[in-house]
Amino acid sequence: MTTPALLPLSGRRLPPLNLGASALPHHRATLRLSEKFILLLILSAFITLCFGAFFFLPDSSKHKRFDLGLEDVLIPHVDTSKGDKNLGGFLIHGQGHDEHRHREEEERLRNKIRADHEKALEEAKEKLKKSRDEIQAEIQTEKNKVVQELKKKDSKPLPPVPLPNLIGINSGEPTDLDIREKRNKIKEMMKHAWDNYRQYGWGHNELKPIARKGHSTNIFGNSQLGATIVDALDTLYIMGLHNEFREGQEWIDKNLDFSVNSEVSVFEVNIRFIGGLLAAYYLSGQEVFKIKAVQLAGKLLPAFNTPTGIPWAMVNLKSGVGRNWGWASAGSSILAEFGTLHMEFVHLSYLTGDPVYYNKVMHIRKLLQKMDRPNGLYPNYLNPRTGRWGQHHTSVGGLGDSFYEYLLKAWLMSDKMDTEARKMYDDAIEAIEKHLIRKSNGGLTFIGEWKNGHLERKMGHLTCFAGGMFALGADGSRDDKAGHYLQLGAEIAHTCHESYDRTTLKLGPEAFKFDGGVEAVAVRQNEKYYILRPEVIETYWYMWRFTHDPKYRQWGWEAAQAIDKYCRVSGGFSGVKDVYSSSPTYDDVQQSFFLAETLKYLYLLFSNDDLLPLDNWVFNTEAHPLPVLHLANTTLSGNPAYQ
Ligand code: DMJ
Repeated sequence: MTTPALLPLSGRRLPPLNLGASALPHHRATLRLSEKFILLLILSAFITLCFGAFFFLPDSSKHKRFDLGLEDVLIPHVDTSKGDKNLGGFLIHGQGHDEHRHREEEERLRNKIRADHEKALEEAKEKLKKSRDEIQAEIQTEKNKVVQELKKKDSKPLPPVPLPNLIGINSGEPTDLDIREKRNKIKEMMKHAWDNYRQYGWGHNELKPIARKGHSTNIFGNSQLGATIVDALDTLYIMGLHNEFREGQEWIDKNLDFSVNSEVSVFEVNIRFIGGLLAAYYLSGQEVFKIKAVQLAGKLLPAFNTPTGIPWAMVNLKSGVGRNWGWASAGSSILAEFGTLHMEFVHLSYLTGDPVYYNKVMHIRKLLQKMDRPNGLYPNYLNPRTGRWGQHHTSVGGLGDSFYEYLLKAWLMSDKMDTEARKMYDDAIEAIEKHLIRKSNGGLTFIGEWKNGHLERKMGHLTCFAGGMFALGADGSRDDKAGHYLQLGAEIAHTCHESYDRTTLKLGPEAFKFDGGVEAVAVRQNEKYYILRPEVIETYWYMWRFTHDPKYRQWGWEAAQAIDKYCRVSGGFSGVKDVYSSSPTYDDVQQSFFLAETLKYLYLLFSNDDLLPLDNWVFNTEAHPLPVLHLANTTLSGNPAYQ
């Protein structure tokens, strides 16, 4: 009997394969070959070893092993001295017959081992005869098969669930002529933004409206995932731009593929892509959106593989390797990022019947609940390795904002059943009011930032969303302080309007101060830009819905006109670098959130309240509407898959 020359004995390295004339020239190629060979050769080595052991061990031990094997496999423990017994289908003979039978069994097994071994050797020899190209082709075919299998698995129809009550997805036409005209103007702006993206940036994440070509930022890695298409879908839908919606759907169906070697922001991909796809699914009922959302969510899950379960900020969609931004307090995860997954992940579990998504976000919540909070405030940074807070910075703007928003919205989205989330929201807001909210000398209410025991009297454009959040959370607030929170929302809306009104372009700066005689004005040059952000208009809209005070429509219209006048270019809409300059320069980016949020909130502001009523829909932080889930509790028992 010949043994293969390549037995991988005791961890020794395998010598390179010698394939004669067709021997692989490169070490790399040799390694690739080993994918298949090593398996085969290990198999044949293993068989040889068993075979050898069987023959060369001393007789007694051989028999002992064999007897044990037979007893274990075939014969229940019986007392064979008492003659023949028929037990459980096996005929057990007396002692003399036993020996004969064992010998026969031995012979049969020997033959089988010999035959298996020879077969394995034959197969290995066959392989060795093949050329490098043939072997590579075989490996490729195997790989393709696996990919196909995975794809088939991915596109399996998902289990049906009862769709929530989807109210008010097509209405909202105002009777007032002036309001209708304004609404039509917003729709025209959307068409301008979409058509130019369609023409110059199609399939890219965003558009450069002046250079007239595609654009992307590092939040989407190096991928071309059509962020604008996914982000814009639901706005197109509610505006009745159905041809455009269908174009987007077709692109997604044919081109949106998440198996790309690209490192993306978990938060951004969640709020824009998963949120956008889920909203498009609920509005249109088209399965493709749900399937893509679930596929993408599967790609984000490896980000949660950290020692604490607090996800990394970024994940490579192909390898699943995650990491954090270097600048974030020694590699911490960011509150507004890991705290802004809840809504989408609960919906994913609801739609798929798979609790994995729900469990991930509930784990984050439980972990946060256990932690001490300095002054009751949540710091913006949390180390996912140690589970400890990073720098003690707290903000209702960038890095913190949507964490608070999602606590409130988790409660609303659960049909107000998730009281744990509501309590966390109430506690957090009380601490924020106590430590961060102040009135300026000129009487403007602002929300500052807490930095290592010191209040910075500066407010970001991003923070302006909080006016809408306070109004949305007024109903159901602790100690029945609804009036107080509605008033707080109105004050923030007023302050943010002032930040717009005190500029030359009537567009708000990125950040503004309340210090040393300065009120709601940006001081540093790098805080004077406006990049088509939605937060101020978002607050106007919520305030309009809750108060119907016409000033909110008036303020919204001012902003829409300013955007149309100063940000519109023939190739779309661009951000501007200085809102205090009468001849602003452009940043040449049409952000995807301009179509997802800014134009949607404007359109809703000039629509009747029966379009996406707030009793039935909750908007994610990228303005993608998700329906309220009327569940008995937060364990998603509405889904039959859970029952
Ligand atoms: C959006 O992507 C979301 O609103 C996010 O929560 C914060 N920033 C942008 C828009 O400014």
